[in-house]
Amino acid sequence: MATLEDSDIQGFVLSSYAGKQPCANYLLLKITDAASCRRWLAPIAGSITTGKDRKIDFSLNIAFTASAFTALGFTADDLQSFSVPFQDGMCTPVRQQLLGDSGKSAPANWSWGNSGKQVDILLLLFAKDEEELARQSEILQTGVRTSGGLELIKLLSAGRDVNSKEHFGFLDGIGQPVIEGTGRETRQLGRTGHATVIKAGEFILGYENEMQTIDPLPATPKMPDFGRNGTYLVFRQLEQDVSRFWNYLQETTRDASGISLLADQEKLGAKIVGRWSSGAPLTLNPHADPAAPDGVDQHNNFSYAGKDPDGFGCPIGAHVRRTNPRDSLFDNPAVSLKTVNRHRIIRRGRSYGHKIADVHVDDKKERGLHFICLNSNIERQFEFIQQNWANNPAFGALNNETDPLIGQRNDGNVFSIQACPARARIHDLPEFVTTKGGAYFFMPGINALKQLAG
Ligand code: N7H
Repeated sequence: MATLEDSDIQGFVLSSYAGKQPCANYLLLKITDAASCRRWLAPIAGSITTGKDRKIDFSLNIAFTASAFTALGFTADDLQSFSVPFQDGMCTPVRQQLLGDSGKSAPANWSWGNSGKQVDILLLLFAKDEEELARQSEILQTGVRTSGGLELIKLLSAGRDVNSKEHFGFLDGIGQPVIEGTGRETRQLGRTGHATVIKAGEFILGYENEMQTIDPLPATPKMPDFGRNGTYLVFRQLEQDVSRFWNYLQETTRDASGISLLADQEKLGAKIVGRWSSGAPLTLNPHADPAAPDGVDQHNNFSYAGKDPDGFGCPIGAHVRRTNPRDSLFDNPAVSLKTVNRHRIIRRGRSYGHKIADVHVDDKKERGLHFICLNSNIERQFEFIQQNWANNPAFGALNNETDPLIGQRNDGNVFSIQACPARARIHDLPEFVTTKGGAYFFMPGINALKQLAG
C-alpha cells in the first residue's frame, strides 16, 4: 500500500472539514493579468491547508479551470496532458448531452461557468463560524481586489450545521469511499466491521488505482510532476425545488378519499432516495425508519445482492442504488463490486440557501446543493455515474426511467417501486433539481501550486 504524501495533498481531498468548519464560501475568480495573478498566488500557495494540517478556525483550498492554466502560460500541448473533460469544460454540446444539462438546466441559463461567465480560479474557504468566515473572506477579497490581476465573478456561500439535513430532508454524506492509506480504513473497520476501501489512485494522482495502474500525470516540460498529488474537482450548483418534491409526494400518495398521510409521503420520498430521512438504508430497514439510527458508519455497512436483490426494500432505480449499485450491477456480486469500485467519487458538497419553512409551500427562494466531488478520472468516475447510471433510461433493466431525484426527464418518465406480488409505478415525475452553474477544476498538490506561482 502506498504511503500518502499528505503534506503535499490539499486538505480538502482528505477531509470535508464539515465537523469543525460548517460555514463555507466559494470565491469564483477570473484572471485579468497573468503576472499580477502569479504575484497574488505566491503567498496564497503558502497558506493553503494541507492534508497534514489540523486547522481549527479556518481552512483554505484552491483549484483551477483549463482556462486558468492557459492564462498562466500553459501551451495547448501542455493542456493535452490533462483529462479530456477538463480540457473541454462542462458546457460543450457533448458534455451537455451526457450530463443532461438541457431545458432549464442548459448552460445558457446558468449564472456562472458558461461562456459569458467563465471562471478561472476557485477558492474554497471553510470556517468554524459565520464571523470567522466573514473575516477571512474579507481578507481574501481585499487581496483579490488589490492584486491587479483578478476579478471576483461570484461569491457562493454554503452553510450547514452539522446536525441538520439537506433541503429535501435527508441526512447526506454517508455513502463515501474510504481512501486507502489514510488510516481511516482501520479506524472505521474497528468501529463498524466494515469499510469500503478504495485505492488512493482513484482520487489522488500519482498512486495506484482500482485498475492496478497509475494514471499519467498532467505535466509541462518545466513541471514534469505537475499533476502529482492533485485531483479533479467537479462543481455543480444544483437548485432543489423542495415544495415541488413534497407536493409531488403528497399528490402521488392521496387515497381514494383524497387524503395523503405524511408517513406515506415520507415513505415514497425514502423509496426515491433509497434511504430514510435519518440516513438508514431501505435495504436493511424496508418498512420503517428505525427510531434510533445506529450512526452514519453503520448506515454504510450493507450491500444489495444478498438482502435485497429484487429491489423490494431499496428500488433498483432509487438515487443511492443508481449512483452506487454496490454488488448488484451484475449477477456475480464480487465482479459487480469490483466494477462499481472503478466508478466511485468522493462527495464534498454542501447545502446553500435557507431551509424552507413549510415543505409544501413554495416561498420562491433559491436553495440547493453546491455539489462538489473529487476524482482522478472525470470520464470514468463522475461523468460515468451521471450518464450511465443516473440518466440511463434502461439502467438495471428498467424502462424509460432515470434517477428519480437528479435524473434528466424524458417524456412520460416513470419510477418503479418493486414489490411482491406486483410492482407499483409512479408517473410523470417532474424535475426536482436544476443545474444553475458549474465547471471542471484541477486541484493541484502543494508543490505544484508553488511552482505555478513561481
Ligand atoms: Fe446524491 N439528497 O440529498 O437527497 N445523495 N444527491 N448525488 N449521491 C445521496 O448515501 C442528493 C448527486 C451520489 O454510496 C444521498 O450519503 C441531492 C449527484 C452518490 O450508497 C442523498 C442531489 C451525484 C451517493 C443524496 C444529489 C450524486 C449519493 C444519501 C442534488 C453524482 C452515495 C446519503 C441536488 C453524479 C450512494 C448518502 C452510496 C447519496 C441527495 C446529487 C451521487 C440523501 C439532493 C449529481 C455516489
